[in-house]
Amino acid sequence: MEPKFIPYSKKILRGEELLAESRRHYHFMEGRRTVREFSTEPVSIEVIENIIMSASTAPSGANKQPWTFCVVTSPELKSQIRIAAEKEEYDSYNSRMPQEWLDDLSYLGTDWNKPFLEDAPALIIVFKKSYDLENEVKKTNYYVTESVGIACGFLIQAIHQCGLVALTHTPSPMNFLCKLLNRPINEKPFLLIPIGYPAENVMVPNIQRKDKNQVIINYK
Ligand code: IYR
Repeated sequence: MEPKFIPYSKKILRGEELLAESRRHYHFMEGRRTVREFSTEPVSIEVIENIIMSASTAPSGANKQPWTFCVVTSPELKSQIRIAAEKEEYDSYNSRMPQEWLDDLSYLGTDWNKPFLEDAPALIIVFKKSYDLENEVKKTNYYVTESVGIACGFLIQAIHQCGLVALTHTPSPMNFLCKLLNRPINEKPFLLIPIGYPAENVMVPNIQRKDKNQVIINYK
């Protein structure tokens, strides 16, 4: 296909204005926390769809956008997902996860109980597509894990920007989601993200983020 180009422009910042904006954004993002207890207060589907469409602006290999975002608000389906996820999580916590893993998680206070799967007004289940299926013909996608990971980053950022909260949840294994959501063969579950308002007086673990010297190496 012939490359086709269109003009692109965006607001450019420099100097003090740029510095102030970079600081403002960093402090805003520094305030984001993963929340594990949700209020049952609903969030409108339009808000959720705008957030997902923000995620879907993410860059992807050959712009294939190899993702599907399933939004579950049905109480019956949320309950079925909770039952299936807790079954896997029970086995994980009780026999599958090695002691080192359990020790690494102990500060979070998590266990196999996942009430947020019913409390949160919506569950966003992200699927990755290693290939597309067009009339039963396989069309390859590229850098699928990277692309879907970036889209999930955009999703979490958009949720935070809207003043809502989320949890990046990975019940393991996640195959039960393909069946429950009746997804086609080319879609594999990637992340399950409950979204909503935080429960009243919610607490979060007192974690520390690595500082600049631990995450940045400057080559001048
Ligand atoms: N998926 C499990 C366990 C879990 C694993 C990691 I790595 C975490 O950072 C948090 C939890 C659960 O959701 O409880």
